[in-house]
Amino acid sequence: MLLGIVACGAEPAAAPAPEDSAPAAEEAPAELPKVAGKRGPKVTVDRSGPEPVVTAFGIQLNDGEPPPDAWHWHEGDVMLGGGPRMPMVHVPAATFTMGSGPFEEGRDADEVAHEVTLSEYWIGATEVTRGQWRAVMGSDAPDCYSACSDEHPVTRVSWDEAVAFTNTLSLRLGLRECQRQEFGSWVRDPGCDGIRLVTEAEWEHAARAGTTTPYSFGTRDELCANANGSDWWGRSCSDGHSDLAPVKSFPANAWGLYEMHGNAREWIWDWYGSYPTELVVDPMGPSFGSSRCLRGGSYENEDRFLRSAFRDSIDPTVRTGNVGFRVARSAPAR
Ligand SMILES: [Ca+2]
Ligand SMILES: [Ca+2]
Repeated sequence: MLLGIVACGAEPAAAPAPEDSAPAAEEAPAELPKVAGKRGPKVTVDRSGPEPVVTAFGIQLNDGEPPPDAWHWHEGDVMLGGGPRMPMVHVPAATFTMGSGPFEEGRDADEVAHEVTLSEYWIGATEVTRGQWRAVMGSDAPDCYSACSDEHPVTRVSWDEAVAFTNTLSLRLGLRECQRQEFGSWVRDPGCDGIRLVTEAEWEHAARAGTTTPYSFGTRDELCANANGSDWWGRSCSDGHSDLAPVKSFPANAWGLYEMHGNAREWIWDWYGSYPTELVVDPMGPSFGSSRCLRGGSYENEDRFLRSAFRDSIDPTVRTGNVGFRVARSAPAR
């Protein structure tokens, strides 16, 4: 039986998510969606002169703007063809303390505080939405139970399907696929310039947005106004959403990131494993494992599971209604 939260090395959640209690067989992986279309047009912007010179399909454009239906990277906004934009936030290189202090309320033993140095990167401002999924994959997002607008996060996708989304988006943008299978295992080229999943360290650094408090907005006292968690467990107030909320329903953190705490849990690139105790640089997690990390908690989880430091993980083949993902890209792409 799968539990709502399989805390990395910790006790399961007190409140298992109803749908997570279903046997994994009900969530059996199906064939990955076929990718409609081919490699997207390569659009380049030369900013060396007084005016930007935009080239698409090998043709210089005169209006200084890429064609509206092109797939391209534009100052951090990923333009999804004729569909929606996917705004991303630039995070400068930094060293931060990952994990929680010994006195943080609700912490688990696997949140060992250690220093992490990260190169600059981009991260999706929101969870990937159903509308963005359709634009990239050329097929509808998986069914959801109730709220299902294009602005809701896509859920019920396996880890492999989340990887497929990022690789497909890379190809449409004319970039390299960052994640590939090698002898049956997924590997990632650290120097790849394409779209990819977020690493665990990148996720926590972005979620903290410079803070060291349990949540980027402070403590659990402010949780109901700032995140979509469970309305029944751990708190005595309602945040207004008993199910998934559309992205940007709650205030962004100081760096412009939405719903890092709550709403959909988010697939992470890393296999789950114990943290190092010494400083690490651009960690990507263990080379092997049995479960992929999830971060941020969901609308079904009580407050402590929404903390910046909380570590969660499940089998990567599982599809469940409270798990989505967001994307990342290594800088210095601008
Ligand atoms: Ca809620
Ligand atoms: Ca989230």
